[in-house]
Amino acid sequence: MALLERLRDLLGPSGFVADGEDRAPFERDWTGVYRGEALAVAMPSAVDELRAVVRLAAEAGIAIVPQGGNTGMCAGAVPRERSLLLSTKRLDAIRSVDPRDWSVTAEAGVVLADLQAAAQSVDRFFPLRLGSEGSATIGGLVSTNAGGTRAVRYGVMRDLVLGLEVVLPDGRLWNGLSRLRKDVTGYDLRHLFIGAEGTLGIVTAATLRLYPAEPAIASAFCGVPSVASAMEFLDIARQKSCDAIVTFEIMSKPCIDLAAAHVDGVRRPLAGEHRWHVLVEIAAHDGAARLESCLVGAMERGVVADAVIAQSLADAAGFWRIREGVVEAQPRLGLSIKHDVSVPLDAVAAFCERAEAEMRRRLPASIPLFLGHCGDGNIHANLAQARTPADIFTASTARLTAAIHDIAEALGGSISAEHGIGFKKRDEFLARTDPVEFDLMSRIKRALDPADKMNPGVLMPPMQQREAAE
Ligand code: FAD
Ligand code: 2HG
Ligand code: ZN
Repeated sequence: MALLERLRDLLGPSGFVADGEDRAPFERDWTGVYRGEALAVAMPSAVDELRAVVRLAAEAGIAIVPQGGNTGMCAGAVPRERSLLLSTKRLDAIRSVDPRDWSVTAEAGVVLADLQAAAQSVDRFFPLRLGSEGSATIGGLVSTNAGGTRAVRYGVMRDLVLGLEVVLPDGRLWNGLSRLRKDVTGYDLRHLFIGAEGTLGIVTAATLRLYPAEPAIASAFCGVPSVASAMEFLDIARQKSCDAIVTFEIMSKPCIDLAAAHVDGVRRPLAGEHRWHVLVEIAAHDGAARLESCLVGAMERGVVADAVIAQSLADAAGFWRIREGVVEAQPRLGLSIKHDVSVPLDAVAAFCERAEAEMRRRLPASIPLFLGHCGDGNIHANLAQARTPADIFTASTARLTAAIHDIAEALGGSISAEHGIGFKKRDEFLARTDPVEFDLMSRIKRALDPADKMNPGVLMPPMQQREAAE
């Protein structure tokens, strides 16, 4: 029996999509820029079903592209060359929430916002926060090692994973759902699958750390004269708050102008104009007092020019509306070039200065939009098309990106802080990675996925290309 018929029999009508129109939403990324064509979409509703899908595809020699919420920024979940798209949407059980163990075990397709709500229902807190939390799934977040807006305090997804369950490319199940905080028995395999972008297997469930519910949050929106001032403000705020900072986000002036012009309900929090802005939050019972002391210290040093402290949850929500609205509204300025760079904290200001100058020199009619998690050294150095003709903007993309990545590399940085490599950055990743490191990665890939059927072409070049290069 042909693969598609066997899959249809296995999964039934609610777990199998072959029709072109119904497949379409799975075949393009959320930006609409990257598209592909899948043989079909398989949506298993149980781990055993998923294992059977993987075995059937392996027998037929068909590649699998795993997909969770399809919110990824690097086109890692877009099908290529008629592969089978495996959606985890129906694998969405929260298996257990264990407040006494401060852990939760959830299947891959659970949406982050649902996991946060489950933790909250037992007076616990799951700290990963990002703009896509209403769609991004646990499997996708693990597989991209997502970061987001609270990583400055709680770390990234890797820091939150205690254990994983993974279906391997041959259909075997690795049950690594440990709840242990300490365990040094052998290689720590979970770390291979975190950030592997679906190239080594399919994550089916994860056990994650929980934290105490955050006490009152004190939020401020600040105008700062430069990125160097913002980074000095970070130092002051960490010291004066006894490291209670949970968010430290930066936005350049054009980001605020964009949100004010195009996002419903946005009001500018500050009266005057500032070149840079910081959204800072402190979680502590005496958060308001600590925040005030940080701001006083920063203003005395001249690194914060003006600030407004949220007086209500609605005020704080307004600050976040601006921060998240920038990402939502960027398409209003035409095409986008996006970068997700990280550099050491003492190089953030130099990176922003050089990257912005490079953008203005190459495409002066476009608008640099710099935002991100500067408390982690992670800057989204984006450029909006604006008045540059589309053909010139598109033709300049690769060279501009290479130049921005060169700047990051020269400062000891990375070309992907939190979004992954996917298909989008694969060749740049290959060109910039140390050959020994790349060789180790290739060996791991070959050991786990010898037939190159797990998300081939993502992160690593396809096997034939790797072999030809060796
Ligand atoms: P998908 O997009 O479906 O997949 C992402 C990758 O993981 C693909 O390579 C896919 O093959 C693989 N994958 C998915 N599920 C599995 C699985 N079960 N097993 C193995 N591989 C799998 N990211 C951040 O880090 N920080 C942010 O602040 C942030 N903000 C965002 C804001 C917006 C508005 C949007 C749209 C995106 C944002 N992202 C951010 C990017 C994105 O949400 C994350 O990369 C997220 O982790 C992707 O999860 P997903 O479920 O949508 O995965
Ligand atoms: C964020 O921090 C996301 O909001 C997306 O990582 C950033 O659009 C971007 O470049
Ligand atoms: Zn981000």
